[in-house]
Amino acid sequence: MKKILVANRGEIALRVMRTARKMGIAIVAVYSEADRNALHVRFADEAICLGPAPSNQSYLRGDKIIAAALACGVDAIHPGYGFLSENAAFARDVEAAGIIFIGPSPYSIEIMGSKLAAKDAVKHYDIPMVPGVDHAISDLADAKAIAKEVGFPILIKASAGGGGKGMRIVENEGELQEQMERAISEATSAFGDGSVFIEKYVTSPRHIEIQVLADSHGNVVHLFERECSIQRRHQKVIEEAPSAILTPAIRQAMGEAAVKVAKACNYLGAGTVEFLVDADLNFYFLEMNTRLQVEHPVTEWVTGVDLVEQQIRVARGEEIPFKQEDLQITGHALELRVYAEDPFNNFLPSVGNLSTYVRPVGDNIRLDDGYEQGMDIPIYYDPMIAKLITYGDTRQAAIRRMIQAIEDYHIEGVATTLPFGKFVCRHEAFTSGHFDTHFVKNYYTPENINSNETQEAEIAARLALQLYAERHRVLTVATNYSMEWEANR
Ligand code: MV4
Repeated sequence: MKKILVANRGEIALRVMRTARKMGIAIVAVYSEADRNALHVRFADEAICLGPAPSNQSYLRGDKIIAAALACGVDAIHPGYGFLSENAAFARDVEAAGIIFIGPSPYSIEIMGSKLAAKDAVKHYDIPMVPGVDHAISDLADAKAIAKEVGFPILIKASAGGGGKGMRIVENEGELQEQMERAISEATSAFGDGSVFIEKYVTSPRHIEIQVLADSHGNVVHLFERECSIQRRHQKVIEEAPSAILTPAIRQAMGEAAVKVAKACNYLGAGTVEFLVDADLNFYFLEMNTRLQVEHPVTEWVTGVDLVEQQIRVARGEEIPFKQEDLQITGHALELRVYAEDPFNNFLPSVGNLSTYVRPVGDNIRLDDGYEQGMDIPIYYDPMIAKLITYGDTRQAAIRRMIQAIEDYHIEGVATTLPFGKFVCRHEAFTSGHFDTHFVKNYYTPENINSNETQEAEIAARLALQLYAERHRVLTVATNYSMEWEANR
């Protein structure tokens, strides 16, 4: 593999390119008209313009990307995350053009893209799943019977959904008909597939995922977990590795289950198996993401494995160079997603010009970003500016490093979620590790973001006042014994 095309933009395009360069592989960038001056274009050896800014005229144009790949004579295409990364038809077209798709087979992508097909694929592998059904439900009487069996509340999910799209909570039988009808009609219009199924609703779960890696020689390993419970409307905010709640035994059981899921769909490359974990630490398989995930750096830091390098190696047909027993977790890593969104104004996108952009630097900080001072954040794409990743020997040290890094990160021109990240890192529920997927909904209000700081400012002011009063008293007493009282004022 001498040359690869990176079919993405922003931080992930750069992150993939850095590893490719390290491995001595030439790099082709693709870009939209909005990204002419983007860093990923400047970093690459060659760059090809795909078309106008909107994704459906640029980064989603598989045909143009394959044409660019053929024109440049690349050996492989890395899709990053988002865009075409989980598009089975694209992966198939890439292979049909004689180019390696750096990712799993179209077959694996397709199976895991359908939640029902995924359940079906893993059903003989003894994987714990949430009580419910593994087939599409369209009949109200069936739905009622299942709901009675598993008990309310239940969750209706779209088979073609994922990442929380097309889910409906049903609290009681009275709501069932209406919610079923809505779920089916939503799934039909959003995904062109009205299949829905029913699961028991796990009310306060944690969202924990396992990183897996598979090669073409039959080896599948897992690289432990990432805790992703801190999210807002299915948008992850902070991820960490390891999770504060897993025991070595549960970690091992989840890892083994994830490896079985990967084997069940004949997986190749890096993938992520999502689980729900309930308050009693029971875990349930939810779905598999067949791509490199946004939050992969926390796994890289605690395991020392470059996941993009391994993706490229297994795509070249190499064997994974380590065994499960060679892997271990060292220290703790946290990732904060920094979005151009205003946490004081309902997280409204805040696009514009990065008039000030000063990065935090120092030990135990990794910043994966795609912008520089003076650049515009385009309105056309995901508003994520950067991923701020910190490391420590302990969870507490990683959190402390994160707070310091947030304070050293200066962004002006657009509102960002940095203050929100600091709020989370200082919150007792987060620092204690006692949180679930409802953390943001339960604790966050715009006023609360500042309340920590307001409280601290108040404490500082009180302390100063007290110190002043004490010193004043000492000095006042001293004046009884000294003639130099004037000097002490
Ligand atoms: C669930 C669940 C509770 N019970 N399934 C969300 C993302 C998608 N991968 C599946 N998700 C969930 N599935 C059952 N049976 C909770 C989630 C979930 C969630 C649900 C509502 C609001 C926020 C959430 C965050 C993470 C996971």
